[in-house]
Amino acid sequence: SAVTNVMVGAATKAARGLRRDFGEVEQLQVSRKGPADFVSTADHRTEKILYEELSRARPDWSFLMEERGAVDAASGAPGTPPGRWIVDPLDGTLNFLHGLPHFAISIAAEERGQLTAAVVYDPVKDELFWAEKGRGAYVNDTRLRVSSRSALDDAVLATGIPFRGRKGHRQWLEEAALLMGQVAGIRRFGSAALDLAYVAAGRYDGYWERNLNPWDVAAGVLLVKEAGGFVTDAEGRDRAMDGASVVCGTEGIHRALLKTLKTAGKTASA
Ligand code: 2AM
Ligand code: CA
Ligand code: CA
Ligand code: CA
Repeated sequence: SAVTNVMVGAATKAARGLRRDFGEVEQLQVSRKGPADFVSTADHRTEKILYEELSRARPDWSFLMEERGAVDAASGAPGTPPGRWIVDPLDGTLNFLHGLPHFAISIAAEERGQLTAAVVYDPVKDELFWAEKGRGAYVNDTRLRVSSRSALDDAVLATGIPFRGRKGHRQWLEEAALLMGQVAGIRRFGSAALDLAYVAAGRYDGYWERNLNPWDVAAGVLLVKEAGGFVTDAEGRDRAMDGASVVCGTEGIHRALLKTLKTAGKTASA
């Protein structure tokens, strides 16, 4: 669709700068937003390019961006904007700053309160994951489908560990301890947007994480849904997009994950 083309164009342009910055990370200025919450000139530069490209193409759309927060439509038109861009310019900043080639640009389009299009672009591997509501999910030109595994015992799961300065370490340990005994393997690569894209691609069979934000997960949630996956919050509600908790996978893995997380919750609070 036209909206997807706008997102792909913006991501492709922003990615050029990001690739250049990745080659000289020691030259970037880095500051902290919290105890282990780093932000660099690369995050800000990328967000600026995305803002310029997206607002030029759709002046009446508003934004939710990680670094700039909620931003009104550039046109200043009164009333409810017809759409909103949900943007994480650099998902996986810590990887980026350590020279680990696993990070992405994440953009979601929301129209009338519904996610309608998504782009997650990994500029190092040149993998452009995209989806349109009702039209499926793709990586570059290839249609995506979640894996065919339905049982935990041969599943590979992804997760995210809460950062220093965030609550939830004990809960995560409890959940991981229970799941470790049930699955083939657990991975922790450090980019929520790519974790979700990899579930859509059938590389991971499932994924769970807590305490994220809408810009981390919005695009990935649509990718998983359009690839035939199931994605909810930890209570099984259709609220993954909030980011408070995200649980996803194939139908069977998603169901089994929800069940185990519930058990972990009981053990942890007992
Ligand atoms: P970021 O790199 O855009 O900040 C990894 O588990 C996920 O958590 C990534 O999507 C990452 O996004 C996010 N993240 C990293 N550090 C964080 C922090 N200190 N607080 C909240 N989220 C963080
Ligand atoms: Ca960040
Ligand atoms: Ca992020
Ligand atoms: Ca980010």
